[in-house]
Amino acid sequence: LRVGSGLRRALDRNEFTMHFQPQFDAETLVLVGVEALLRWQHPEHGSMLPGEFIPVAEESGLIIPIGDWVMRTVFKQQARWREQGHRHLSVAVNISALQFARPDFADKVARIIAETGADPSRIELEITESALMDGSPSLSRRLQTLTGMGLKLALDDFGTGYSSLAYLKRLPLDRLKLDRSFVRDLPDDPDDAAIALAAISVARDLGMQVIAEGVETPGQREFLIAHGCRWMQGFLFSEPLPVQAFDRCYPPPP
Ligand code: G
Ligand code: G
Ligand code: MN
Ligand code: NA
Repeated sequence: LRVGSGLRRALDRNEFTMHFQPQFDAETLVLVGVEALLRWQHPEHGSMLPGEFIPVAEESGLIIPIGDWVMRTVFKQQARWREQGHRHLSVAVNISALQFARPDFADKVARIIAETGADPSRIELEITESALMDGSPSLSRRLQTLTGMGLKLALDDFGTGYSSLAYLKRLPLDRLKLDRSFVRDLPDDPDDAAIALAAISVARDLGMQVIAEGVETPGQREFLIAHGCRWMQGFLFSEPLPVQAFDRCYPPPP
């Protein structure tokens, strides 16, 4: 698979698209947001998932221009949805640790917000636990620069790193995303159940919202609701959708 050489040309050839996975309040089934997920329409290999090419993009440095394209595309889409009447829809975008580590990251985000007319208060940057564990003393200040611009911050893949409560408490994070690896075997697996309950209680103690990823079964949904996690995304509700399909399924409220 010659992913590397193809990746270099993929931006010029318009081979990337964004899909959007709806997020719900699982009690009321109200749509609360979407997570933007990158897809590569490879000329020979067809639709490729980020797991297959993001690592290559990170090794080669291409993640920076690709990440810029993702932010521009997603922010533009947020502005469009807001104009169409999706006033409260929050739009989450995944940020690679390498993007976040660049000293000009916040300036770049500000520039793309200005260019696209996006509402920063409806944009959520998903940053992985590992990206926050670089030990940088300026981490808290860099996050505050972003929240100061009105952006929301989510801790992605929660439970896969080793953040301590004390460490998280110092950071201005709005939301915690419970990784789908801990949702998969709910409610029967006692270890996953313990981790899910711990995550929900950490979020509550720190005043963060919690959202579960990868919810596929009614049993998982019921367990999570019963223990105080109402927000969810996953195949039980909807797979990630191209914009046209999203717009057909979820027209703006009257
Ligand atoms: O869509 P899929 O389940 O294959 O996504 C796998 C992972 O790839 C997600 O958990 C997400 O963190 C990452 N990912 C998806 N879209 C993007 C993106 O636009 N940028 C970055 N850096 N990562 C993404
Ligand atoms: O940021 P993150 O790596 O968690 O991205 C979510 C990924 O999980 C997306 O690539 C999406 O396609 C995938 N996904 C979304 N819902 C489900 C689900 O219910 N089950 C599984 N197995 N994967 C899912
Ligand atoms: Mn994510
Ligand atoms: Na995740």
